[in-house]
Amino acid sequence: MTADNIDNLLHESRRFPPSDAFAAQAVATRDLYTQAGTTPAERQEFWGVQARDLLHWHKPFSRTLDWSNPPFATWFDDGELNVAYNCLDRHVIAGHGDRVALNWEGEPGDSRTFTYAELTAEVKRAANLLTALGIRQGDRVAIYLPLVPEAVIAMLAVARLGAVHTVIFGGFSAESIRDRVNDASAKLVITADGGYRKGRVFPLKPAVDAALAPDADGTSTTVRNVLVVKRGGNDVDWVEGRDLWWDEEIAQVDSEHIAKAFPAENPLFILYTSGTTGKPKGILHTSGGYLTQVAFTHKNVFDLKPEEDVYWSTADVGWITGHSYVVYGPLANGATQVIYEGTPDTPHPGRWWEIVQKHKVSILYAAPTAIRTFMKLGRQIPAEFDLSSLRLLGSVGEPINPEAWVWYRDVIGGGTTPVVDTWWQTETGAIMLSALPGVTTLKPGSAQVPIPGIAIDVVDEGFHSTGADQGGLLVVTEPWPSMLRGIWGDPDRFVETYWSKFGPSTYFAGDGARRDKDGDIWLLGRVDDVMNVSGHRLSTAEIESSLVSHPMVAEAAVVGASDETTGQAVVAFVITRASQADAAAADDAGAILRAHVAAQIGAIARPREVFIVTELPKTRSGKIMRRLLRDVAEGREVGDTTTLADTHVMSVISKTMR
Ligand code: 6R9
Repeated sequence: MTADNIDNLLHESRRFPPSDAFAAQAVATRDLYTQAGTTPAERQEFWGVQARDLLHWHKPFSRTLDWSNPPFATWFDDGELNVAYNCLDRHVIAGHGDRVALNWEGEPGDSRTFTYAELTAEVKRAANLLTALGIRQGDRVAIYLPLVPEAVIAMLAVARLGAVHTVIFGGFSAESIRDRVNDASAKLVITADGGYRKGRVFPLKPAVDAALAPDADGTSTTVRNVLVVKRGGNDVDWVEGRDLWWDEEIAQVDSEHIAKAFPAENPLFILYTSGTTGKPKGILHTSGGYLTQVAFTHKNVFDLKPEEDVYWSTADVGWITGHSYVVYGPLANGATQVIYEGTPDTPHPGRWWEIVQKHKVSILYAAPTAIRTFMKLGRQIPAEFDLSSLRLLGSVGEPINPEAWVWYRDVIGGGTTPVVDTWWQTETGAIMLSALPGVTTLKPGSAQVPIPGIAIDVVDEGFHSTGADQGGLLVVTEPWPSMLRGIWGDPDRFVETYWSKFGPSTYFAGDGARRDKDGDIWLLGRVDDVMNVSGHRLSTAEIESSLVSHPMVAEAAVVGASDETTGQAVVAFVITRASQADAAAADDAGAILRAHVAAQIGAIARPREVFIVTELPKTRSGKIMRRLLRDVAEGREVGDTTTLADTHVMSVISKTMR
């Protein structure tokens, strides 16, 4: 975020109190804050009440939190439940089997609908199939699928068996799949032949084939089978004995399956996310606490009435939002939801609004980058559709600037809907900061307040709470039910990354924040080398190491430069090797390197620009000063260069850019 943005935020004075009509029907009331209390003991008790109210426990728990060995927490640890049973069977048993669970829209215009009874039957079949393939409690299953119903079915089937899924976003490359499959020692990969994107079929299986091919030294991955969903209809290579078609196999198994109970702390999933080093972190989430907080927040933040609402989160299941607010939260609450396979502008720029109109979506949860894109296209596009079913809007992924917030409410929400800006992370598992619609007076641009039961502070480097309007670091000061339980296979990195800056009981989120005089929190962006591009986290180090892996590159520095649409964009500064000077001189060096990063990591990591430079700005201790490169990338006057080893470097770089 730039200094200008922060300045604008400081002067944002618009306020939107809840309307009487909305408040009168709201699920969440001010009482929730009272019930959550003010002490750690009261908050733990509150979560115990929520866990019992919102979930079905095969075996009730008697303990809430065990925090005797921070930062390693357990919640409800002597209780037992089945996550999939909570999302499926119990709704059918309660008489809601005919309620629609999923309204799926494919990009080319096909659609499928699943009631809770139908989805339950599908997941039972899939669970039987996975069992037949040898999947047992604790085994890891990688899922690399487009947003088709089978993605949701596969996740729930894995959960039903007490196994652990790791969903890999369909835009990631073969190399990224291989790293994740290896790190998690996955036994099975579930993929598709291909999926639809921007009007074309993009193949998925070749990336899986490449990822699973034996190394040069003959080492294979731990994967025994690949289950392939038919979606794109594209030709695929086939490895006999390893590869199986999902539809053929599923037709052969029974649709009866009894869900067994697993301990509350049974691992549910690993989701890889970018950190400050090159290697993605496998964030581990477990069952009971996670499901409690996602169900609680989904119900109260989105004001969910499961009998009436049609809820749509536009996130892909490859991200945490897709886990918590497409699969687990909404299904645990028995919601009816829409899921959409494709891009917002295919085949026309009004596609999202057409879907809202068709399904009478009442709650929409989207990312600021999408809102800003729609803003640029103009209000005449949504104006062509009937959006009057919308009654609540949500935002997630990055700070939403006040102008986008107000546009979202006015143009999409008809000037009346509350907009809830929800701050949370892959690591937090569920929403941590958000207004409660019907209770909170909304402030555009601020994520506002901790949800009931959550303790958050903004502190300075010395761990003192900052004063009103002072910038600081966002910390969570007490454990919470959906907190990450670790980094897969790397407890030291877990402690070091999140729990060492302010001691082992304080979670350091990596975000800068400011609290205003009303106590509302404003997020100011990452304080580490993690970028946020269209709401997706990317690590500067990961992209730099991809760049230097190209023979043309000697050294690379990557920064996140602010971008009107995507929030931040990847901008790379590259020094080429002397021996490759000719190649570097070629006009297409930038294009080659952009393509190289896209092939290695995935298209989302492709730099917006690659600048070939002769030097990089470094401190005397050899640290690249990204702050200065960001100034250049954003076209600003270059800031303080006095700590540079060579103070002329920046004028040289700036000249190259002009
Ligand atoms: C859910 C999700 C987490 C990072 C987080 C922060 C940024 C997310 C935000 C927000 C300001 C919001 N972030 N929501 N910043 N306001 N409402 O996005 O998880 O992909 O792990 O990203 O995203 O910087 O630290 P994840």
